[in-house]
Amino acid sequence: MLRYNKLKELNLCDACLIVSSVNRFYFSGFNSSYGYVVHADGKNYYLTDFRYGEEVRAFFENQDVEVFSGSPAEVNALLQNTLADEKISTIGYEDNRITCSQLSAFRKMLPKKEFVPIGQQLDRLRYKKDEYEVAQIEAAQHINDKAFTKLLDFIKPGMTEFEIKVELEYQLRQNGAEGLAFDTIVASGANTSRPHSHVSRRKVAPGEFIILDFGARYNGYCSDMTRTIALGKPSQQMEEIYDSVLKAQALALNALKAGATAFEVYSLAKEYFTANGYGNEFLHGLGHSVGIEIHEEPFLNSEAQEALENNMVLTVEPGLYLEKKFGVRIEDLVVIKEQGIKNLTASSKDLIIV
Ligand SMILES: [Mn+2]
Repeated sequence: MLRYNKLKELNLCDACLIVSSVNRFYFSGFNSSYGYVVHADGKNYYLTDFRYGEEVRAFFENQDVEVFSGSPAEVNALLQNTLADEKISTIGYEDNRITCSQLSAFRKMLPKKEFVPIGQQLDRLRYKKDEYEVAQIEAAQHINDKAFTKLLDFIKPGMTEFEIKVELEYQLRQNGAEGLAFDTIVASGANTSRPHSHVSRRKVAPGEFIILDFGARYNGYCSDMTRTIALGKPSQQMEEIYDSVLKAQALALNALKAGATAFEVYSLAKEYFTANGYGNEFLHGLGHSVGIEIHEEPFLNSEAQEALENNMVLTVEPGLYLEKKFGVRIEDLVVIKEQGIKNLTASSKDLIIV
């Protein structure tokens, strides 16, 4: 998907120099580990090294993009030549994504140009997803749902968290994931009270919760979901906490729509927990946007004053964590619509007992 026109429409500088892999992919649709996406004086460029030569030429064939592949020294020389044009006096760059040493190298390379930070404006372009992007995220979420269903038959007492993680990731791959959206979380027993517990060789046992938080990558886009399941019969307190998290999520999901502010929706969940005596056990934000990156802005948290817009894709993931006892998190992935949401997550949220 070619989006160079968005750089043109931004109209912030005479040239835009895109260095980060996520934004190069967003604006050009071509994934590579090295290169530059440049929009300068009305022209579009993709510069990369010789490893991608054949593929990049085929990708942009008959497109309005000038392609160059060569050694890094050749690429940098071409970049310098292109941007040295006297019609260019300001160059926009990703101040929130490049390193200080990269910026000083660019300044040395082009001493007469003014470098203008435009990172925030570039990220803002990615807040609202287009139809193509929503379709890729939805496909990535379908992979999650299928892998989760398969995994439920696999889990048995005595297995380690690590074994469960390996099987879950295998199922994600088997069902079409080109990669993982992030490092899979599998937490069991007392480990579930740590929201981002590190996977361990702990063996799962009856009467425990298991938290599974995972995501697939599909055509460059991420998905994200969490389910908390019980192995054998849960205690009454476990059921109560599970029910409370589910109710908080339902409140938030019902309030989500274009025009609602992120803070309002976060507060509904937070206030519900507080009213039930668990305000301090809700240890993180309510959710985040998902796209090319697993965590994108805007977020649903106590600081987010953003008004939500049509076609934003967000997670809704309340959780309660009782230190040294257990925790519960339930996470769905949704698309914001004018009148509500489309929930992309199909897996049941009734407490599943395996
Ligand atoms: Mn998440």
